Amino acid sequence: GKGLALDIGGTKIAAAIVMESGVLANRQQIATPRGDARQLSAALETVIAPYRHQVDFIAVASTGIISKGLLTALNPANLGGLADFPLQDCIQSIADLPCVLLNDGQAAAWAEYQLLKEQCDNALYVTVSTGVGGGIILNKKLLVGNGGLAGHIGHTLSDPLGPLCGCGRRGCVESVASGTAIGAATHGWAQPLSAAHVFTMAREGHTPAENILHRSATAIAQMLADMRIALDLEQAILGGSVGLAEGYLERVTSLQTDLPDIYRIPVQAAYHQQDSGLLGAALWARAIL
Ligand code: ADP
Ligand code: BMX
Repeated sequence: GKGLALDIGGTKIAAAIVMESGVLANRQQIATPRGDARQLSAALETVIAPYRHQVDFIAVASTGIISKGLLTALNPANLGGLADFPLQDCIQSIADLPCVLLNDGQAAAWAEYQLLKEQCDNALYVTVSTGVGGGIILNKKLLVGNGGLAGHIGHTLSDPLGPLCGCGRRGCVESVASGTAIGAATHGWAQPLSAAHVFTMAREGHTPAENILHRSATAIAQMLADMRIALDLEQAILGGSVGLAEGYLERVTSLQTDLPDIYRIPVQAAYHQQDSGLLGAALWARAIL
């Protein structure tokens, strides 16, 4: 039958019907509320209600540690301070349908790997978005982990003297490279900018904007090198609005040329662009249900 796929990120919530063929229909998107659990419940109600009588199951890709039906933020700041949320119960109280949950980076990794499975056994998906998330495929299998933590590569170390990350650790890749970090790096400026605006300024040759993107891409390139050497990964896939922004992938690949050959993992842009999470969640749910 048809499913409803949801992708809950720190910035936006996307929804679409996933046909049996895997094609998405009726895609909608709203902003993620930055507030308490009641606001997130209300936003989910708004998104799910129009679809509830058209589908047989719900598949969810969500930011946060997803385990036992609960969303636990590793970095609560990405959800406006919200640390815990009963995601499965909330969704099933809106639409009483079978519901399968997965972390957003893990879900996107699973969708992107379907196109690579003939070529490689071990791959990493990275989203550079509100935070920095990921999903690891090892020996053709998606790593979820017993607690749902697997693939949280945004919280590996980039700079021990870097910014304090919302997770409580200092200098995580996310605190240096994410869209939030790119915006935060301009907070001392006369005119603070969004990440998209920093990209525009860098394209116009503005050196401070250029430096912020260079720092972000360096953190990602170094993290990819660490992951390759730790797990013998064969392919990396880049997604998220920052990861997919014009010029970002090229920055990362150009920084890889400074590294010894063995550390250079091939990187490509997410084939499904902004839909990897929706498609991966749906695939995962169909396999389980
Ligand atoms: P989510 O985190 O909800 O999955 P996105 O992948 O859209 O959402 O990532 C949101 C982050 O990307 C925000 O920090 C935002 O400022 C930044 N962003 C959005 N659009 C662009 C763009 N065109 N270029 C660069 N950064 C962008
Ligand atoms: C954070 C963490 C991850 C998530 C990643 C990307 C929270 C709320 N989220 O590291 O679980 O996969 O961000 O999420 O702690 P996005 O919101 O940027 O898509």
